[in-house]
Amino acid sequence: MTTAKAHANIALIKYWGKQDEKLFLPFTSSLSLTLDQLYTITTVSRDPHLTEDVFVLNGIKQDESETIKLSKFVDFFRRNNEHVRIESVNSFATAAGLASSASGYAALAKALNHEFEWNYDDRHLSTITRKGSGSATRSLFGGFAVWQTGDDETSFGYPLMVDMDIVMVIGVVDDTKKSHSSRSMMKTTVEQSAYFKAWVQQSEIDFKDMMEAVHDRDLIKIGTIAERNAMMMHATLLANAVPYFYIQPKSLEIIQLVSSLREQGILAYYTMDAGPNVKIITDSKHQAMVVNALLSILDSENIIVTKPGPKAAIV
Ligand code: 2P0
Repeated sequence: MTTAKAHANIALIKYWGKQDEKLFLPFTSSLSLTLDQLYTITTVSRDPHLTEDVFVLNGIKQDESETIKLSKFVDFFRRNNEHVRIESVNSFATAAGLASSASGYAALAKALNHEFEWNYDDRHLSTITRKGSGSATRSLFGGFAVWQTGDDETSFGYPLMVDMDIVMVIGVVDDTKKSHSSRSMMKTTVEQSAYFKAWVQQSEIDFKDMMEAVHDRDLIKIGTIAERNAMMMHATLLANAVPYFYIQPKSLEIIQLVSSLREQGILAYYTMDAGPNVKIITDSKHQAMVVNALLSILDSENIIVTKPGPKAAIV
């Protein structure tokens, strides 16, 4: 039996679109921050009496379709057709744009690697983790992490090893499970969006600029690029055959609040993922002011303050 813990990550340069659906190869490289407060703890146990895999999430046994998804991933590690029991607990709401698939697959990969005694290093493990969920590639690593484009062997994740004072304040607008998964919307966007090509071109430039900004520990530049990159991702969705909004009225209220904070000299930038929640990038000096301002829109239980989190590990 092995237990592993992995933290969710929020992308500052987004992964949005696969050029190979089967191998989970992204069109563009992405860059994220792993977060301390959001994590998944997963225990994998082998049991010779099991006739099929069992998946229990937050204490609830999952149905066949959810279990099959994980079984396909377990196949990358399984030896001798042995079945496993997977028990996962998230520290936060599942599938609500808080990157539960990232921490979930990273914790599972870490646990399976150990349980089946493969002992792959993190870089190689990330190429397998990628095939569970793309963003999970980055959750194997702590702090700032990159998942680069490439082929099956070279599209891996790695940490940037940059320490800096950065805080993410998450405004939870809605924590119910989303109706349109990022996986399906991403695919639709690749196929339909008139803006997809422009997204790929600009995102490559943003990625290079963001790498520089992180190495320079330049939070203003990090925030400025992150905002633009996130909104460009959402713009691709608006240019689908049937436009799709993850942005809700409350998300927009928070976005406007962030702009007004900045006008008052408070360091604050926003990013959004495949959901209505807004993540505000700030530092420890300004974090209390950001939270205070956000309380005019959200209740305190819907505000999560996070800092850079550690790499995935066996616990
Ligand atoms: C990201 N997202 O970079 C982007 C930004 C959502 C918006 O990675 O199909 O769940 O499992 O590879 O990783 C969410 O997509 O998609 C995601 P799959 P995933 O964080």
